[in-house]
Amino acid sequence: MRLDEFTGINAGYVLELYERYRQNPESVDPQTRKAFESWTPAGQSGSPSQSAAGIDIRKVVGAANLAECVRRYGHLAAQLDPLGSPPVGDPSLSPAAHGLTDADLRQLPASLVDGPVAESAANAFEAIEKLRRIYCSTTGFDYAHIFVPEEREWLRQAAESGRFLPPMDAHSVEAALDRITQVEVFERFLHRTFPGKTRFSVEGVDMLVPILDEIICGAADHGARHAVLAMAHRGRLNVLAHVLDKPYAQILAEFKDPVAARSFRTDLGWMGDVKYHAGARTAAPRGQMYITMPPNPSHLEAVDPVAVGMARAAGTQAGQRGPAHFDGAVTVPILIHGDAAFPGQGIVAETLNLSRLPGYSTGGTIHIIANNQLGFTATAEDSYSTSYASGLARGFKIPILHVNADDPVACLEAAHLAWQYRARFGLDFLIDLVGYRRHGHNEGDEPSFTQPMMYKTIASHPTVRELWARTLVEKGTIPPDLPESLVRKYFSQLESIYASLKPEQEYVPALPSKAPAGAAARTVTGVPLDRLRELNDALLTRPQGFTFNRKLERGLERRRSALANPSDRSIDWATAEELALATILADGVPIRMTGEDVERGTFSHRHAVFHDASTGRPLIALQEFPQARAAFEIHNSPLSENAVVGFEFGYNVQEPRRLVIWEAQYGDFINGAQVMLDQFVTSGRAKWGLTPSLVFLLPHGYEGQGPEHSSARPERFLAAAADINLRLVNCTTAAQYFHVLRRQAALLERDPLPLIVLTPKSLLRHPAVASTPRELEQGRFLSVIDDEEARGRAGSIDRVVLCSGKVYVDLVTSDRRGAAANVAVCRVEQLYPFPKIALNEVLGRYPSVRDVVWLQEEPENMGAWEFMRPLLEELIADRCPLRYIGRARSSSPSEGSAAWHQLNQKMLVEQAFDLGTPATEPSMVLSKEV
Ligand SMILES: Cc1ncc(C[n+]2csc(CCOP(=O)(O)OP(=O)(O)O)c2C)c(N)n1
Repeated sequence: MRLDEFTGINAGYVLELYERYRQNPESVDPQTRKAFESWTPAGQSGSPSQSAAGIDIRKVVGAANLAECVRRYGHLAAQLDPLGSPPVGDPSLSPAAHGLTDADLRQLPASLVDGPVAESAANAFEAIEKLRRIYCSTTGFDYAHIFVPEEREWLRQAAESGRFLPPMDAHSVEAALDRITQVEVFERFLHRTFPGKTRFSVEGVDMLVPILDEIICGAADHGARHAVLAMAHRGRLNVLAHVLDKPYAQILAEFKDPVAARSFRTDLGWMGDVKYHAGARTAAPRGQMYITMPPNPSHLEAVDPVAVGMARAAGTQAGQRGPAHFDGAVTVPILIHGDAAFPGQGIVAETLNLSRLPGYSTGGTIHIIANNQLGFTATAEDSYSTSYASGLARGFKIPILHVNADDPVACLEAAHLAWQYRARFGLDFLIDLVGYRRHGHNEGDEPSFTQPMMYKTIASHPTVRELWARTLVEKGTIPPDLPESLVRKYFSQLESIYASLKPEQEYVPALPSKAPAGAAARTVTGVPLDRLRELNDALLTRPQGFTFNRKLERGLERRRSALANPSDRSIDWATAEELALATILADGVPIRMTGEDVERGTFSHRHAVFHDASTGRPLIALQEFPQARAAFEIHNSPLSENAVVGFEFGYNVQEPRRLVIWEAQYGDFINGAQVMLDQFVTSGRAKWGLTPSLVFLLPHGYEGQGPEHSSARPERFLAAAADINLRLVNCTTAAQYFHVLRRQAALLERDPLPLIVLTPKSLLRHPAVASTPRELEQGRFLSVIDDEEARGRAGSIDRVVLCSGKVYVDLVTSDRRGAAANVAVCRVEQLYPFPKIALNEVLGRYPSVRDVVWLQEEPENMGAWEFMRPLLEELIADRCPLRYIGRARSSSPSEGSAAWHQLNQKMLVEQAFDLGTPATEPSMVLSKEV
């Protein structure tokens, strides 16, 4: 065989070795040298396949290929299942697949196998055996998908050298056994004390707790000061008790769940949540770290992006002018996943996709799949198409360690490697902790209905503590009576805590306090004109040598004079936004703004980031202007709604003094984040006492673009609006937008609430929504805007049309308006909280009113109508009838044809101004008294 005929994955390595030998025969070890002595380079004839020493060159290559296969596919032969199911294996792991026998391998030099194992092995056989003990043990190293050579080499060295896996001394062995005992006894105590009560026990993946200990302590030693831990139900109580130091007494009191222990505070809209969704934070640093666990809903994995966003916020410095500075070393996010949920829930893929994006990276998230081999009753075959539950992570270049949960040392080694890798590369890492589930899905569930064989095995399977204790006693590492004495110690500790529980009321967590009434209405948001001019000039300052795009340059020129005349309608939407943001930054409030294409703006109106026309270099004026006293960050988001809204929610609740704004491409797409809205944004206060203040900008309005680009579905926010949990506004002027943003920033600490702003599309540049500089200076946000024209003739007004948003512009710009001197058109700018006082005042100004109309462009079952109707009826009482004008009920938000849209809009206007006239053309617009 000639040298150029070699094939196989490791031929390259053998050839490299050979080249080294050719350059300097002394550079390879004697056995390898002997083998190479008979080789002939390509093109030279007469090379035998057998060396003088009797070594077949094909066997040399075969040995190298075998070594590579063990490294790549060894995990397929690893004994990962504590219940003993055999590994799938792989033919490439046997010498025969490479034309080798054990005897052949003994003839070959260990250096063919390469790496640390070769250094202490006498021959290739020994070296391969050592590799097998590493790669086919109770740990499966799954990192062949890592393409960056430096990372892959680091992982290989870590796995093979033992350098990162310090041996455990007697003291650490005892400490680990003590910890596992605590974990197990806690579950057994709850099981005995509260039989049948749901707790989603950790049993079967008990090592989760010591793994978390190792990661948290390791990361703390490496300088991290905060860990954010996200997990679902499984093992949560155990982790709360042992990792977040939630007192046993508190947990036990909550288990009793007596009515007396709850204070029903309906005035706050407080509902609370079940105990295995509750969050916590360590009261004092554990070691050097604070640990936070956000509350989470039942929706599996939904908390992932929330925790990642929290970690990002905690690691971000934003108290200075310019960009925000993120340091991933400060905060470690740790996500604990389920083996069915990880592959099944799309939010996981969306979250993993954030991991390397500049605006979203955390400096490495550590993932642990608490893999109990079942999802409720579903098996792996039912649940994922990948080979492992962790398969998805491969595509994101995340190293994976599968580890048998019954091998405590292997588990701790995996944890060690995880934080070391994160510390070294600032990248994600995944531990697939393969265990089992000792009970049913919950403790009242019967698992042998669906998994009879598996549960027969589990019934006689000892716990990890029992197995390890037995091994340690047999080896003489610990005294024989230690395991039982530890069990007794922890049982009696729990028993005495339970026996001496104080009255339950003492364990009721503090409820969120209510903001002072009227805080929003009292907020002053006007900014002196001189100040606005100063800021505007600073924002328009051109840095030396920056070439603007010619079209944008014209817009900038117009901006220069936008504040010249206080009563000119010269402030468009984008100018109002930029000035609002600049004033907020000048007040010292940092801003984070994200969304799809948010830097330019979907409708090409924002241009928060300019790009030099000749070099592409970016320029962000809001980071440059000298008056800023806080950081501005803006990022185009990936094409996601669910994860990015979750992320911004997490960022917001972690750093509530920063203004966090998320913009949807079109308002419709917010329904992709419906889980985040329902589970976190609108109910987080009632369930968990969270006080989010995230801002949503949702383009909304009927412009003939069809069912998918018309509606931000305000009805869904209104359905979720209760007590005080959000503000929903639909501004019709640039000044209103300016003031509502400034109001939100001013209320971040005093009265935080999520703010949903229905924003314009075609109206962004429409003269009807433009405002005067005076309105920015003197105004404030108005929840209702009366009809200024009609007020002069209030006595002759017999119809008040109430509407919200863009349809107002359709009404007042129509030629029907002039002829309808009896009609006032008033705008409801804030839909929630319902502006009762302001509306009452407006209606009170029109004594001759004979009917009040709610007019909307959305179908009757959408928009604000069904929310408004009972409130308006109560407000109007018996003053006059209430009338509805709008599209008829429909399952789709709007018509698909632009022509039909125009007809319907026209009919809305006609009906508004002349109720006596029957519809002249067939349309879906209804006008009816209710
Ligand atoms: C989004 C969502 N769908 C369905 C459920 C109902 N559910 C609760 S736990 C569970 C099984 C989860 O299995 P796995 O991810 O393996 O976690 P385990 O309970 O086994 O720890 C299911 C389907 C849920 N909570 N969330």
